[in-house]
Amino acid sequence: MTTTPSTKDCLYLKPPRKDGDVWKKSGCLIGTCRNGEVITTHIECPIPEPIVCANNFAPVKVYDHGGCCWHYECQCVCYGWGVTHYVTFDGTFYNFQGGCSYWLVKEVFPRYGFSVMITNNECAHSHFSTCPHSITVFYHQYTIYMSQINHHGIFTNIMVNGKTVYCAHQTALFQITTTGINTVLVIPGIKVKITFSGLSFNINLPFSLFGGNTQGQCGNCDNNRADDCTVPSTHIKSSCVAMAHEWHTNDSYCPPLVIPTPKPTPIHCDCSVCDIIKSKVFQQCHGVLDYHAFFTACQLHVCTADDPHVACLSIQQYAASCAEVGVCIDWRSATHGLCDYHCPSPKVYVACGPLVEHTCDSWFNLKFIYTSNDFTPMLLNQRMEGCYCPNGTTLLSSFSNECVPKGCELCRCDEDTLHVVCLPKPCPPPHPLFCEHHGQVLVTDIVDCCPRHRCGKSHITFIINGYEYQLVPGQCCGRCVQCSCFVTLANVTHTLQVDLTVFNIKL
Ligand SMILES: [Ca+2]
Repeated sequence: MTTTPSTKDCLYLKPPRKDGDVWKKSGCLIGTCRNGEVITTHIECPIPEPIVCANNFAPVKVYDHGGCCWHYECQCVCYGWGVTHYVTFDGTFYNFQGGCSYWLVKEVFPRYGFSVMITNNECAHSHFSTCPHSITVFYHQYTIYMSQINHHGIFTNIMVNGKTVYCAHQTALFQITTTGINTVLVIPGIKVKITFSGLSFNINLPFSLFGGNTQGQCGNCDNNRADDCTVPSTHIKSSCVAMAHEWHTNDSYCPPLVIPTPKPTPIHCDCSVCDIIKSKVFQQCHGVLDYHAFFTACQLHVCTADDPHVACLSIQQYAASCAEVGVCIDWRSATHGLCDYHCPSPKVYVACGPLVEHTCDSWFNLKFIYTSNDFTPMLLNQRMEGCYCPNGTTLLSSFSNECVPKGCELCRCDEDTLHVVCLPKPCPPPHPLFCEHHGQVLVTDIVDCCPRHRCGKSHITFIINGYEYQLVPGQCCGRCVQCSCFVTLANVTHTLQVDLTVFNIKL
């Protein structure tokens, strides 16, 4: 006679479990009662299938709703730069110029009330006939307009529903920040991030929400390049150049497309400036973002524009796309001055700065820098190039362009807004001082945050009637030395600085 071995239940649990019971514990753990003992294991997840993305971006890990299991997904990244170059979500590269408003992204089946429009117009100073003027994002009840103009030293123009806002700006649904070069919009609810820098844009959407449901100049993000050049009538064109024009918005005047005759590419073209894209300067980014489209565009640009400076646009766009995926590169310093960026005074260029600059307003700092919220994961550790206050100074407020010496501001709690408001420390007027000795001038220094006068050595030269007063060492008085030319024409004597001309006579 055989006997079945007796098993024990887990009757001591609340609720009690029988032998073999399986139940979900906290988080991603499951419990199993086995012969009176509780065995805890991780939820079993399917083995993630490796995928290859048509746009050459590395696939990203995406967790399911419970946050326990993950799978690979491609990223929908569409970008354009230097006016003519576009790369669709799935990586199709094309060149297009048009002076209208166009849909970059629209949903095929409206789900999230999200679309993106670009407006191009005539270029002020450029090799191109049209330049991007603005990006407009439509989301729910919001119209978010971003353009770049220099407005009293603040180099961005952001409007939300027709009203100007200053960065950083945040609502329950979105946040806009600017580094002075790049303006970044994030919408956590649909995991959207858009970067705009005047001559370039970058639109990043999650495949899980938008996969197979986008149309416009950025194409359908479905990991398949074959349908990228689809026009509004759903017909697929043989080239995206013909497709791009047909996405102009209904209410914009759009002249017929004139495809300019491309300039013949010079047989001998020195595009070596573009080599930086594939050099070790960008080595850290090569593994995460394919550079070939940027390198090709760079060569094309340099050879047709006959100006090496245009290379900077393609290099900048590659650097911006690298920054999007978390790799910030200090590349301008490696171009030997060719691509130097000049920030509006008093700001200075920083290659890898924060998206939000620290200000004297502690309420602002708390809200945008120190508080962790829905926006934080989308901008985690992201660094980008931008214009910032010089070392030793702090930006007075987000809506000023004033950098004050650290500690030179006076902050108080404003009774109307209940925000901390900071202003430069008030200073008494400096004592009057007269510098009467020869060779001395009034000099103003900043001491303890306030101006203080002193008499300093003159570096100013006096030029009168073509003679310059020069100091003579060891003597009280200097002497006058001729430093200009004189010419008498039509009974009038002219004084001319060296190398200047009058009446087309070179002197
Ligand atoms: Ca596609």
